[in-house]
Amino acid sequence: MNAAIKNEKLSNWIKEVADMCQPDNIYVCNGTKEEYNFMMAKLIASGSAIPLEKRPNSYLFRSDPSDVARVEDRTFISTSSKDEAGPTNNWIDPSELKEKMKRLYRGCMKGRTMYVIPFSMGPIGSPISKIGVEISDSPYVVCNMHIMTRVSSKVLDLLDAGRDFIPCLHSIGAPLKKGQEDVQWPCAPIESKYISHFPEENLIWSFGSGYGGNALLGKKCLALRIASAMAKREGWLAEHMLILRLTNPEGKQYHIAAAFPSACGKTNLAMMQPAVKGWKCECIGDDIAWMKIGANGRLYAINPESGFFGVAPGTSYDTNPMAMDTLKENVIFTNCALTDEGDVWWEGINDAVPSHLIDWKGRDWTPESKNDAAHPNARFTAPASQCPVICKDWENPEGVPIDIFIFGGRRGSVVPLVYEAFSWEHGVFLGATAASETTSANIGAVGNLRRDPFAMKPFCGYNMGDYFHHWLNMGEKLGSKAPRIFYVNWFRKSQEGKFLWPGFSDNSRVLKWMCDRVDGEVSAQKSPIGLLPLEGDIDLTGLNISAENMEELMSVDPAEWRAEIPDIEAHFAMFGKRLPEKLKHQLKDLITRL
Ligand code: GTP
Ligand code: SPV
Ligand code: MN
Repeated sequence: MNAAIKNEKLSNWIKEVADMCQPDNIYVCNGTKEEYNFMMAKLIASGSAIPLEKRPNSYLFRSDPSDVARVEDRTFISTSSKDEAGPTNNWIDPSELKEKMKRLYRGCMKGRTMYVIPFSMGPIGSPISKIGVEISDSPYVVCNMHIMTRVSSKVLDLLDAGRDFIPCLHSIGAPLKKGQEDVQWPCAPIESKYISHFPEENLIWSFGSGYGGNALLGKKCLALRIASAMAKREGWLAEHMLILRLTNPEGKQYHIAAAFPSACGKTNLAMMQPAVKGWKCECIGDDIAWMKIGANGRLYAINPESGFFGVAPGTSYDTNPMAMDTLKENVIFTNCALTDEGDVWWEGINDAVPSHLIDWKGRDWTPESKNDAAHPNARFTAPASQCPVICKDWENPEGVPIDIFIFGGRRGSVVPLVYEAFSWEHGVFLGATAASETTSANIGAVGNLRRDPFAMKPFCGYNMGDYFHHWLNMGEKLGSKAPRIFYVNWFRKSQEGKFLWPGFSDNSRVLKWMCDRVDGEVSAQKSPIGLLPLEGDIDLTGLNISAENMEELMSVDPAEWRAEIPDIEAHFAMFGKRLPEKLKHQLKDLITRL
């Protein structure tokens, strides 16, 4: 081992894991550039990382074709009783799960180095931050953690000063026998993958996958699943939300936090450049928000991450120019295609389709090829500080005061472009019943409609019924200072299957209407599902959209909404006694209004 560990809990844990996993070496990370370059050099030498000629200090990785996204079916919330994990989570009894996993962990790091990664979610040393230590046998994970979290030996100093940490154990689950040659992306087969959480003891055990949220344990595992359970106990919120600052032409600021399911538009909205003249948007975070009530009674949000792990396909100078500018250097690309010039490419990056590429599986690709050149869940890992519109307050430990919450999802039909909740309770009902078509951010079927409450179905570390209670309680505490709640759908389609709304920078038109509502500048019309904009109140200046399209976008068909009710009832029935009475009333009221 290259460093002495003074903290007893940490040194005991390292020893225990090393005894179990039997690595060849142990290396304690310090988060420096030299360390990053050293790891990357090893990854280049082994053939796992492909340096990109066209982008300074940027690399392409290709994962195993079986290991391309989160694995919700293999993700577990292991509380002492099944009821505590609730109906939306997979559950195995903690001692049974630990026994199973210990058998898998035994000797799993043979032939590999065990990396000890001390990291902070949130600015190092800030009272709102949480410390984690990830043990991993993947150098790819180390490099990604350098970008996505604050990896530093200063974190170890904080432990010495008495701060606690969350142990995050990760193995790709692919030991090497003596002399055995390694593969480009080692991992375990799907049936031995486990992404396990023990929220009652703030502990994470992940086995078998090297991809994204399965392996970068600061993100979904710590900052959402474990943090949401802590937040419930301690009276704050850990949410799957982007955070942005909108400034109007008069210089007034609005802070917006929005929860959309995976691959449903958070990164894009977070750094959107408004199409409405004179308005400015700055990014604070693109995936996770931690929120606490401040001394003045308002809700303040921080982004615990320090990078973006964003969906590549669809990202272009037309749709998300600020992301494109973030990606100019110092980026890790995973499962993108490679051009003959030594750059990355993906579907939707520009109109020019190269005549030849190497696809994400490493095969020759031409426009005639039947398969996508980039995997639909191909991702970039990039430092948030490189985003041209990163907000100057993005690392302020105080956070920013939230004015507006947005819920939403991907719905080809039924759900209008935007509506406003009648009240906080109604807003919680909208969050609790949010539904969206599934995407390739998870391994499984794509395009299936499912309820994804608060975009947290895959990320809530406890019983979702209790989570609904928690949101209602937070509203009571916030009272008149609670953010206003809206619901959006950028993805409604015409009969011909085309998106009705242009989206991206034009989404600013919808955000502007929300700000006007907050300021009392415009009224709204009551509909059975919520408050709709009055005709002409959404600023469409300079936008070429037909009146028919606008009408279709905004239409609320009571018959279509009545058809949603049985599914909402079934969804609510899952929670049994844990479903708040207030949400039952909200459903009754909706049925009456319809
Ligand atoms: P995760 O990182 O998985 O949590 O996803 P995300 O919510 O950040 O989604 P992201 O912004 O990466 O968008 C996912 C896909 O939706 C991309 O292909 C985008 O191009 C597309 N998308 C985002 N916003 C819009 C929009 O306003 N309209 C349309 N039509 N597509 C959008
Ligand atoms: C998501 O799936 O919501 C992501 C990507 O943000 S991952 O980090 O893989 O969870
Ligand atoms: Mn996400």
